[in-house]
This record gives sequence, C-alpha cells and structure tokens, in this order.
Amino acid sequence: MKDIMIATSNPNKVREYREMLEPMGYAVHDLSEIEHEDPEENGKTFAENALIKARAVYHHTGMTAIADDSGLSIDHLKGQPGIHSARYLAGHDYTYKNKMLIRRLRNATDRSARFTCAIALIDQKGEHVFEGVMEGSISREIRGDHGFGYDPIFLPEGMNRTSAELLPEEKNAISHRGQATRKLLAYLQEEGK
Ligand code: ITT
Repeated sequence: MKDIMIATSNPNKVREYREMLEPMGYAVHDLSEIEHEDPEENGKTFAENALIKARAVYHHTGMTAIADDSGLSIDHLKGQPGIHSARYLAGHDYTYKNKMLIRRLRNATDRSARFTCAIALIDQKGEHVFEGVMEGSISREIRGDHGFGYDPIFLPEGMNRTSAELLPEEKNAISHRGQATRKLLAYLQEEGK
C-alpha cells in the first residue's frame, strides 16, 4: 500500500481525505502519529498556505505529504473570510460565525460565494498544487448537520440544500476538496505511485 500523510490539524479534513483516498488503496496517515507544530500560515493565497503546511511535514517525515488550504469567499464581503476562514471570529463556534455571516449579508442583493481548496503535494519529485472550486451562495438560515465549518450556510449552485444537508459522498462528488482531490489522484495514478 502507498503511504500518504495528510498534513492538517483539522479532523474533518482528515475524515474527508480518508473517505476519498482509502478506497483508492492509499494508507492514509495523519498528524496524530507524529510530533509537530503548526507552521505560521503567512501566505497570500490558498496555494501558498497549502505549500507552507505540506513543506513543514514533508521535511519532518520524508513521507509524501499533502496539505490543503481552503476557505469560503463571499463576494458581498469582498472575498472575506477567504484565506482567513479558519481564523475568522476566532474563539467563537461555527454556529456563531455562521449567524454573523448571515447577518452581515442581510441587505445583500448578491449572495454569491465559493469554497476554494488548494492541495499541495510534496514528494521526492517536488512540489505540486491542485485546486478545486465549488460555486454557490449563502443561505438565509443555518441548515444541516453533516460536513463542518461553513457548510450549514452554503448552498451549492443549483441545489436547494446546504452542503451540510448533503450526504458525505454527495458533498465529496461536487466539493472544492473533492475536485482538487480528483486532480491529485489523477496525478498520483499517472505517476504510478
Ligand atoms: P489545517 O490548516 O490544519 O489544515 P484549518 O481548519 O485551520 O486546518 P484552513 O486554514 O485551510 O484549515 O481553514 C479552512 C477553513 O475554511 C476551515 O476551518 C473551515 O472554516 C472552512 N472550510 C474549508 N473547507 C470547508 C468545507 O468543506 N466545509 C465547510 N467549511 C470549510
């Protein structure tokens, strides 16, 4: 089996990567197996931050490492919270963060938003980045208990359910992380890893 280390401290991301990579025959490892410190995410883009996280773990373990940087960008808020999605309203839970975002959009005519995911892969051959985007809009109420983070307020384009109301396989089929993961898998398969 091929080993791959998921360089994230977010257990929800680990779960989504396991759901997608294990059926493809990968032995998925995560940071709970090693001592590590989260690097400072001081990049200006999702791709830069993903590379910062993957590099830290690759240099530490030598194992093929992937990291993702992802987030929700809302047009009415000029792209916020964007690369700051995890740090937005730090210290508050997502029920509160989601309520605040709905409130900030109460007078918005444009509710469009998108989730972006950049996956950085580092292996002996070098550094690669794979990106995925899920377009949609911000709902007027919080709905659903699946997924995590901002899923309960995100309506994927053409759907009347939030991404927290989708089953895991339904979300993975269309999500930013699902799309980026399929590009990653295509690369890994082509490389015969
Ligand atoms: P790592 O840096 O350790 O991977 P993190 O949660 O801090 O974990 P990010 O910096 O990439 O990760 O922040 C991404 C945030 O964007 C995440 O915490 C959620 O708030 C949000 N997010 C990303 N993907 C999401 C998804 O599929 N559904 C809901 N919210 C998501």
